[in-house]
Amino acid sequence: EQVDETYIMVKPDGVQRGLVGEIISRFEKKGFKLTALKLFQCPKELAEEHYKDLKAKPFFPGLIDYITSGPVVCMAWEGVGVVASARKLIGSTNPLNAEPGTIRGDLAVQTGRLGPSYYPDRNVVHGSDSPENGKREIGGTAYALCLVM
Ligand code: YYY
Ligand code: MG
Repeated sequence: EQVDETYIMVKPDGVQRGLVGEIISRFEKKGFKLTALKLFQCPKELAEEHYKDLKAKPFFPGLIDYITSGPVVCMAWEGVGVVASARKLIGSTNPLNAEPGTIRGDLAVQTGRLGPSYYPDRNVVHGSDSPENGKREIGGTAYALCLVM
């Protein structure tokens, strides 16, 4: 079995709502290993790099505003199958579709809306979607943060 690493980020709404401990606890209880953790105000350029695959989406500007709107908690978690397992613990992208028992299913309601005041899903947490993106995202964050280490 392959030991992977995933990038988990409590988004600004999760930090503001006081959900950091709850979210960390779920990954700890599952049995994954926390290998890095930082409270971080994400600069716009890094947010754009992090979400570069979504650049063409209508919600992209709102997503960047949201992610940079307050501090996030950046974490690296390690374990067998951690990337796929973390996605299951997090639940569906749209909190309205996320199953009870998942982080988004239990802790989030708000969902994006089309129109002039389009805003992205406020879904409290990010998890990498592949081991490759896990490496890329952890690398990007570590690089951005090495100044304050
Ligand atoms: O990986 P995950 O966060 O579940 O979804 P992505 O498809 O990577 O989208 C990233 C981010 O963008 C999502 O967490 C909320 C926002 N978003 C949105 O507001 N509306 C969508 N239809 C899709 C994504
Ligand atoms: Mg994603």
